[in-house]
Amino acid sequence: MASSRPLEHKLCLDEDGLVRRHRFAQDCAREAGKIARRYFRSEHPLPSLEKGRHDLVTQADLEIDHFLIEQITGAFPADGILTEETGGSPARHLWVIDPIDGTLNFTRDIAHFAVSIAFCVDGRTESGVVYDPVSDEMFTARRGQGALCNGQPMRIRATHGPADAVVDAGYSHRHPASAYVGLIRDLLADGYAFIQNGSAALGLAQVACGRIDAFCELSLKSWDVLAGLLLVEEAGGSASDFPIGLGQAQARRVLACTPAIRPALEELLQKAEAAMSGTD
Ligand code: LIP
Repeated sequence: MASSRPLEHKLCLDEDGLVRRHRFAQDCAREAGKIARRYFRSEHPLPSLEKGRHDLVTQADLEIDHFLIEQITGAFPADGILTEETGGSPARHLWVIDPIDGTLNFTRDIAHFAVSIAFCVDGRTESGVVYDPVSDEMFTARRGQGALCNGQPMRIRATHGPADAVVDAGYSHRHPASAYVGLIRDLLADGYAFIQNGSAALGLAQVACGRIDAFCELSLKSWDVLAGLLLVEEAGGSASDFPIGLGQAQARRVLACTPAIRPALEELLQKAEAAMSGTD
């Protein structure tokens, strides 16, 4: 007698399934980058909405979001999808997407933004793609297979200490200014160079390729960072955990850096987090 059990969706992904998704993510990111470039520095006004203070969503974000959801649904209909602009639900095979990471930069004609696409299996990122449409740099990583920039291997910078370390410390109005100001004060007091470039995905990619030595932020979402954290890990860096599960939309603190400065930066971030929770 035929089983009455519903046909189990084939949940175990083989290597071929991961390879196809990794290649597909790069093709989609490149096409999404063409959409972004069509809007970037256009002479026409860019329609946008404010989700929060200096937290915007533009017509370009929404068009790319729709494009990526449509492409993934067509190619891998059984996979789950979570995006910054549409949300999503938990799934064992899950795409986690930020259509434009660095939207504020994008709206101000600042060429520091990226398309970020991660593919996760059972809550662990297996494929990460961060594409910079302006520099045409495709940062990619498969878990356990290293990290590449435009197909060339990339490694973190061999930083030894604060005196030669540049830290991109992100900020948003989602967390109290006092905690962030305290973190910056401590970074500068300890001799780090500090920048705040406005895109977590690109900041993480720049750690992975050795242009800077650390990226940190007190509160970010999975779609901002999952792809970039894998880039850093696979490029030999040290990255904080970002477990995703039912609370994919939850925010967490993020640190990714060259291993030599991880303990010291971890201490500064824990101090800033304590200040943040103390101001609740
Ligand atoms: C941005 C992050 C950045 C953070 C901004 C914003 P978005 O993501 O990449 O690190 O400081 O507040 O969250 O909103 O441009 O996708």
